[in-house]
Formats: sequence, C-alpha cells, structure tokens
Amino acid sequence: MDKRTFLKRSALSAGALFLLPAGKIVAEGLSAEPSFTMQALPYAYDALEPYFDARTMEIHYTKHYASYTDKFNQALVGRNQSGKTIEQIMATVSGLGDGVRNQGGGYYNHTLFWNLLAPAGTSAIPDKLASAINASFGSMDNFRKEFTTAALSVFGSGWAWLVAADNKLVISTTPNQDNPLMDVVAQKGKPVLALDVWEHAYYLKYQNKRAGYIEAFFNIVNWQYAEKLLFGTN
Ligand code: MN3
Repeated sequence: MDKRTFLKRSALSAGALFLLPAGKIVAEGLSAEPSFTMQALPYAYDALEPYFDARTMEIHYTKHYASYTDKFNQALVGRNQSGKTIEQIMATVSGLGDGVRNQGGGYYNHTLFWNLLAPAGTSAIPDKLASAINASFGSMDNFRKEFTTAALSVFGSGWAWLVAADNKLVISTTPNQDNPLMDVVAQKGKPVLALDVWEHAYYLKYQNKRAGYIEAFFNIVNWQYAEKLLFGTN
C-alpha cells in the first residue's frame, strides 16, 4: 500500500481503539501483559509429612511451579490478555496457543493444588460438602474408590478432578496440564478437588506406586477449601 493509504488505515485503527469501552483501550500494546505470580505455599514443605515428603514438595514448588509461572508469563506476551483473570484465560485457551495452554494450565492447576492440601488432621470434611458427595456418589467410600480408579487410569501425566457441573459432582481426568475450566476439555465445570498425577509429584517417595500416593493424598486434603470452591465462598 502507498503511504497515504497506510496513514489512513493507521488512523482508522487508532480511532477504533477509542470506540472500545473505557478501560479496554489500553489493551492494544499500551500496558504490560498480565503478570501472574507464584502463590506462597500456605504451609511449610515438611507440613504434609509423612504423606507428601518435604523434598518432593520443595522441588515441586520451587522448580516445577516456578517454571510454569515463568513460562506462562512469557507465553502471554503478545496475546492481548491484559486485565484478564486466570479463569478467563483458561476459558478461551484454545485460541491462545500451546504455551498458554500448557504453562497456564500448570500455573492454575498447581496454585489450586497447593490450596487443596493441608497438614493431616487439620481439615475434617464439612457437612455440606459431605452431603453433596454422598448425593452424587452414594458414600464417601465410594467417592474415594471412583476418584482413585480415575487417578490410576491417567496414562502418563495428568490430573484427576472432582468437578461441579450441571448441579452435580462428577469425577474427571485431564491429560498434561489441561483442566476443567478450559474450552478444550470434554468435561468442563468448576474444580472442587484436584490431584496431580505427574510422576514429579510422587516419584521420590512412591516411585512407580501411584496408588500409594493417591491413598496418601486423602489424608491431607483441605476439605474446607474444597467446600469453598464448590459453594463459591472464595
Ligand atoms: Mn506438578
């Protein structure tokens, strides 16, 4: 195009920016991309012993989680997601590239996972959540069995979930770092419980024995946090 056409088009696109709602104008390259930060662990690395060992927690948090966070922020550069929440980004992840999907999923999933763990004996299951689980799975024991079966069924790396969808609770799994908020997964919904079944989450203590790791997990679930996720009070 000649210079005159170029200037005209530039003026038009600049004008278009000012037609956007207030607050959205800065989206076009005038502000920094959203910067997501690591959430502080709500307990010490050794607080989940003997179920999750301190060394695994430290490596998981300081290496894996740090890497997902850093690479997620890098993957967002140029994606025009300024001002979006992590949930909003997950909901449109199919259009944002594999970097945002994998690293952003890793960021979101681990941030959730840390909050869903608590030192053994500190988080009894609240009545409302217990009732909801009983209504969907018949009993707590049956829920544990079905969740365990699902977590064992993940081939390779991924996650097991308890998800609220269509006014009931369902168990699902995702590969890699996908999660139920993403527009790319089969079972969408609101995450209530999450379990990382990547080997990096358990190999030091449990080696190939994923079943032992899943059994251990049920001793350190933060059921109060799960209830807040389900009933939307946080
Ligand atoms: Mn992990």
